[in-house]
Amino acid sequence: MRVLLVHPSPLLYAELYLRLEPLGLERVAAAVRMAGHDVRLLDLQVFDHAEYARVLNEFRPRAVGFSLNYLTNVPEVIDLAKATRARHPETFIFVGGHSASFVASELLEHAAGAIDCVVRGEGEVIAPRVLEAVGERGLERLPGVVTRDGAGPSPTLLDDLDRYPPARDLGRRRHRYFLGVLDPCASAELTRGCPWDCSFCSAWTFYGRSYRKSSPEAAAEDLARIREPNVFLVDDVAFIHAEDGFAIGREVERRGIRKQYYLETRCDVLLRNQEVFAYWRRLGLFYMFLGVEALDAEALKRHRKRVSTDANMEALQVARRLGLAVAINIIADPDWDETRFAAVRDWALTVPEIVHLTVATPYPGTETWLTEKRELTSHDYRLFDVQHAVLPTRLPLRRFYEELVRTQAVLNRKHLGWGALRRYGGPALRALARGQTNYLAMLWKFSAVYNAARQHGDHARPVTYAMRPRRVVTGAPTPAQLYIHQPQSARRTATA
Ligand code: B12
Ligand code: SF4
Repeated sequence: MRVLLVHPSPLLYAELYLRLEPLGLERVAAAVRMAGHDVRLLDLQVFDHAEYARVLNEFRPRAVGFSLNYLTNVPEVIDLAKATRARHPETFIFVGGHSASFVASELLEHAAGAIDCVVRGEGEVIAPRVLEAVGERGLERLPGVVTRDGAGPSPTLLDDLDRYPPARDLGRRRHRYFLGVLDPCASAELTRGCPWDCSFCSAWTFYGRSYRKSSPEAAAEDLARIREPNVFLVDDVAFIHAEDGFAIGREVERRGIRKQYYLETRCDVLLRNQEVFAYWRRLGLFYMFLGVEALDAEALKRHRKRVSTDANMEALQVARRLGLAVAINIIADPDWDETRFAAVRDWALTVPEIVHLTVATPYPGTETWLTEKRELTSHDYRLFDVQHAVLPTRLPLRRFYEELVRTQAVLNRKHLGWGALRRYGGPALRALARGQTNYLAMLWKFSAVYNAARQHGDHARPVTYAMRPRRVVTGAPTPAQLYIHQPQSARRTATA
């Protein structure tokens, strides 16, 4: 069967700092191809809608699968599904991905018959089974599958991460993928899942707090296959278990693989497993993201971060000692006033790290979606991108954005524009010498992207597809309300 897999467009906010390959879709593509299908992959982050129409006409797929990891892409995917159904009524249309899993039935409602099914959870195992069942009745009996006639049993976890190495060969224009000065940059996954349970995050609810790892051989083989000199390791929390990081690292070293890496981890994991990070520094670890999230104990507790402010600050020192470029994130609450923004600005200017600011957002899949008592001020999917306020702001909304953008501008002065060139002039020139201009192009884009008037104006856009209103729970949410993949009692926990 001819199958076209499609990743939607990027958000401008994400595009400023990075643009990354659709790794999840490449894994699904690998599984579908292994099942004997003729697969093409189209990434609308680097192609336009005209190319989508062209591929549809030329390739004539029997099935089109959309990846929907982000709520902001919901309207685009619904509209593409409707346009596809109108022009090619025989085409089977399915949707999967992180956010699609949490809002499956409302997607089907919005699509009004243009989407045949939504696939919840990991796609590798179930996508080939869905394709096998195209044209048959009772799709909704398959695990994780939701149709307008009902929902199947809970999705099943992939038992072996090694089985479907990403089909990177199906992607085109790979030179457009980059992460800051790591230009061009590929993505790879060494482990999957997170055993913690931060209240603002949906990584743990998606994977049922499970944690799985690739074998050292398969992980190194995958890295060896990557042509780009830089790699984003997409693991939710890198090197939770030091021995796994060492085992993969030793295989990477044995095979003489030399790349520059970016990864994300928790501050307490860095403190506990310093040696494995130091080892990967020698293997090429260049850039690290640390989930700091808040500067005060009360907010850390509210986010259920299970880490102290002291540990966070100590971790920053460790990262500095390792000689890594470090980015951190702070969550701004819509309740912040000018004083709180000023305090973050003051602090951020005293540290060398790149400090990002996101806005606290209860999105479907997070615990706060179920428990946050404040009313949502918008049900526009496009505003659920952690750059807009969807809860009531203490400051007038326009003032809130002015403070947010002002703070981001101060923080960005350190690592965009000339400041960045002073710091990363060498790598930037090397990228340029390879014909790569993604990084240089982003350095002066800040005010086109972050702009209080524009962010405020986004709230006035007409809403075609409104998010289904939530029901706030009293007491602790149940597993059925929280999880996509139900937790296994036998899972390996990091905190044990
Ligand atoms: C890389 C990444 C990004 C990249 C996107 C790259 C890309 N082109 O896809 C960038 C940096 C742009 C990004 C941005 C954001 N991200 Co992000 N991101 C990730 C990250 C670290 C890795 C994604 C990944 O590659 N995973 C590995 C692959 C194998 O998994 P996967 O993509 O989920 O795919 C599987 C399934 O979802 C499913 N599937 C996927 N597509 C399809 C399609 C079909 C047809 C089927 C059947 C199945 C299917 O099968 C795949 C294989 O099992 C995840 C964390 C994580 N580890 O997943 C966070 C994560 C997904 N991001 C998150 C967030 C919050 C954001 C931001 C809102 C915030 C921010 N400041 O970064 C923005 C939103 C941007 C926007 N458009 O609104 C959250 C959840 C988002 C949500 N619930 O909406 C996560 C879980 C991180 C977290 N801990 O909170 N992100
Ligand atoms: S540690 Fe990171 S990935 Fe895990 S639940 Fe917390 S924020 Fe999410």
